[in-house]
Amino acid sequence: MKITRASVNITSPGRNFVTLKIETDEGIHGLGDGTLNGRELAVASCLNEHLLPCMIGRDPFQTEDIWQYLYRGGYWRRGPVLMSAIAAIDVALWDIKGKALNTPVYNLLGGKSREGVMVYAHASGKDIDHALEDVARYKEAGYKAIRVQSGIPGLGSAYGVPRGTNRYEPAQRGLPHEERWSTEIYLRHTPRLFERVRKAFGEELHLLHDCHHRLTPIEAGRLGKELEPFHLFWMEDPTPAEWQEGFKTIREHTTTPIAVGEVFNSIWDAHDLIRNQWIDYLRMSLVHGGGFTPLKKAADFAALYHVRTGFHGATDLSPITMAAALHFDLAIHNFGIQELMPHNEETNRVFLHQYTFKDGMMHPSDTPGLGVELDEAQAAKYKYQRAYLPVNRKLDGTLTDW
Ligand code: CS2
Ligand code: MG
Repeated sequence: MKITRASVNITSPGRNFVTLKIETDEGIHGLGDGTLNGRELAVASCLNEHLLPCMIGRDPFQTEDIWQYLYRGGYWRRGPVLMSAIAAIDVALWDIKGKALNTPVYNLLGGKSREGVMVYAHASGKDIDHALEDVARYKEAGYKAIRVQSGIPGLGSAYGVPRGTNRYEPAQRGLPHEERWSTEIYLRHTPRLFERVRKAFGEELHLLHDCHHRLTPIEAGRLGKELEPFHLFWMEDPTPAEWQEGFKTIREHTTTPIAVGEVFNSIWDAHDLIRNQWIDYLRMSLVHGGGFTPLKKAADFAALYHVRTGFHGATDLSPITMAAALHFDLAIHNFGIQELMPHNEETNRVFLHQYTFKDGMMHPSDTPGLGVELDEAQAAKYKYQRAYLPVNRKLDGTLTDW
């Protein structure tokens, strides 16, 4: 089999998505996601101008050699733009391989290790009372694990909490919106939020929280310690992770489990975190971490240190990445949990997917390959629109880490 054509589709059914389609001389095609929130066209250009011309004529079954060719052969390694572009190619090739062998991708990764994939939902509210109402809604819908974020008195808009009645979406069209932040107020507020959630819903529900990289290691240590009585499943992105050793300080102060990695794109971003056992869950996703080929190795390395996966799954990861993640989650032994932020109806009409949700668990489907197709006529209805994640400043105007 040979690759005959590779093309990039950019569509915006409510938010931007970059999709790669690789076609072969045997009529089988594969899809890969290359969406990088707020930097979408950089990945599209990397694919079109630099990587795709080298793919024509290659054997799509050679996923290992092609990945090494793109990673080692290009001299410049890593970085979210390049690794998302490489991921789009890698995932599309695994889709082709599954279709050609007439088997779901999870069988190429070791076969099923479990019957379903536990996912966590996002509950939020402008204050604690509204957040509790949202938790109740998700619990009623069958979720076994719920991330809880709430607006913070005195801070206006807050990360992860929709403004007004809009559905929460991490990026906004136009130029970046600015939010205000105060670590002091946040640290006072968050233990109260979880005290109320536990009181209202009991011990059984898994509770998660995302700090969005805004604390110093010692502040994160304090928060983790104060959250200990409420037994969180994890505290996510407590501090920026460029300095991996910062997590040592957090670990020395708390037993609250720690998840990190949605911004990582290489095992080298997490190498010290894992081998020193400073984290419990690795969130590096298939799209931003370079695809199935490196993530399988990263997961196996993490398994040696009792670190499990907890893949990023916000709406900026397309249904192709969601399907790919579910195949991966079903197969690998050290799976922990999968984030789920359901896409809007327009997106689900553009990306026709087969995955299912029941009682808080998901399944990727048994369709050969990934089980996702792109409806190109639907996709053509939604033109790209520039959009950004919000920028954060402290109350005095100083920019925060995120
Ligand atoms: C978040 C995301 O889902 C999460 O945990 O941190 O909302 C994240 O900010 C965006 O996906 C970034 O693109
Ligand atoms: Mg996050």
